[in-house]
Amino acid sequence: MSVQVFDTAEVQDLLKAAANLDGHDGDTRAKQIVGRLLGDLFKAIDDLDITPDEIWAGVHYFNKLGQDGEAALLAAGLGLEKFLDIRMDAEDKAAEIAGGTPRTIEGPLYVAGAPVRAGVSKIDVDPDAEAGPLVIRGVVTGTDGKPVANALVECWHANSKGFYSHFDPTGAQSGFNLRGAVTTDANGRYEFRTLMPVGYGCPPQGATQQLLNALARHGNRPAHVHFFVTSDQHRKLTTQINIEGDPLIWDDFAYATREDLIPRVVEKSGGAALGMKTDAYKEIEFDIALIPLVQGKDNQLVNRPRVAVTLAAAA
Ligand code: MBD
Ligand code: FE
Repeated sequence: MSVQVFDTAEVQDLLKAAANLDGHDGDTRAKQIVGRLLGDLFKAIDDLDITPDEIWAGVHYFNKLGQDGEAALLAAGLGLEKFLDIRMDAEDKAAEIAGGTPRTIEGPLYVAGAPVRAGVSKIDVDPDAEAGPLVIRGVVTGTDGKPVANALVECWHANSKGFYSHFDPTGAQSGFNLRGAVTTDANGRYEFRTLMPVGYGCPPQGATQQLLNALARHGNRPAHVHFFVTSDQHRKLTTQINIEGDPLIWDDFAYATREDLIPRVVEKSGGAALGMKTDAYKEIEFDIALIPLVQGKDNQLVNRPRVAVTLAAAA
């Protein structure tokens, strides 16, 4: 019983009015984007004969999504964040910018303001009986292979329950637990002493998991560690490593896994001397290569709203 009204003058006039396309005021870019997205929605309603009931279910869904604070989580789960990475990679290819550690998505769980230390930081603040000790270390270079001194390496990851501090539904973690930042030494070296993370799962009652359920998709990520790497002379790198052996490595609900981002996990001893909780520990060596600034600037810097916490508030 499908009808097609999209191409009628009435609907085209309605679209123009709704996005104020004929008005002189307003944000030109906002009008362009709203006009296009609204038009694409109207067209999809015609083409798929989307019913009023389905539309109102969707409108209500947006309310729940916002109430749950999960819009950025859904963006990751629907591959929107990955799509932005694919586009930035393609921009680089078109500009013949190559090399460097691959980017992968930031995700919604970064918190700015973690303590910055020189060279080495122990970032496990809270005890976690289930999590074994882990050292992540490496050298930051440019794509020329030369070490980058004084780069800022930030990292954040989950605990043995797959929960991140600041977003932990159990409230169990202190402010910057499993979050830290170090500046590289003269040889470009950085090191984090921490605990082995476990993969994240979407809140089971949240809006994101609700939609994934309808699609018969899970909402889980393999165990991973996030990084931001910043330096004066290079573009900011946003990336992650996965923990080798996690069964979900190639089944990440957020599509962040990349071939070069699965470093080896090596068994080591001598952890006691490093302040690790047992002498036996695991080590991941993850060297990071940064792409130089492009004509003096970071041509792909992504700005997005991010949580920022002060040290005192996090304590
Ligand atoms: C995460 O830890 C994450 O990295 C992403 C992308 C989405 C949800 C939780
Ligand atoms: Fe994460």
